[in-house]
Amino acid sequence: MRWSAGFGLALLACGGAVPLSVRPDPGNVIVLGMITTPDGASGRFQPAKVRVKQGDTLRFVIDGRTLHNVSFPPSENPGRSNLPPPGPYLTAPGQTYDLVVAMAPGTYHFQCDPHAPLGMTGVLTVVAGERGKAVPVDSAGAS
Ligand SMILES: [Cu+2]
Repeated sequence: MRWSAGFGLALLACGGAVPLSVRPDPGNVIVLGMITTPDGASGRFQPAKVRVKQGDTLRFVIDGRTLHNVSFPPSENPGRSNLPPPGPYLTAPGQTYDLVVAMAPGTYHFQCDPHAPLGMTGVLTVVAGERGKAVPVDSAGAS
């Protein structure tokens, strides 16, 4: 959490009377929309390119106009191990699926299985996390 890092620095700046303990970084939650195309035939991830650190959580949120899932197919991620299993199909508006990023640093390709041929794909870049310390993370287009 960026917030807690700033808070810790503020405490230090105020005299440091409060004992600071190093806790494992709980990680950021990065929200990705699963947005159905206007014709209902496909979808897209929004953002479709994300950069996270290990331990962060990807939170997929569906618009509920049709079903979507997220998977990291081995065929699209050659040489990668520890790929997460395919996520469940989400259907209801606002339904979410959380995925804690546990893969090694690198670039990964993900997709919605039924809509990948229609372009519902994304790219995830994982950087190493540092325990007990917040790491600046760019989530391209995540704002
Ligand atoms: Cu889909």
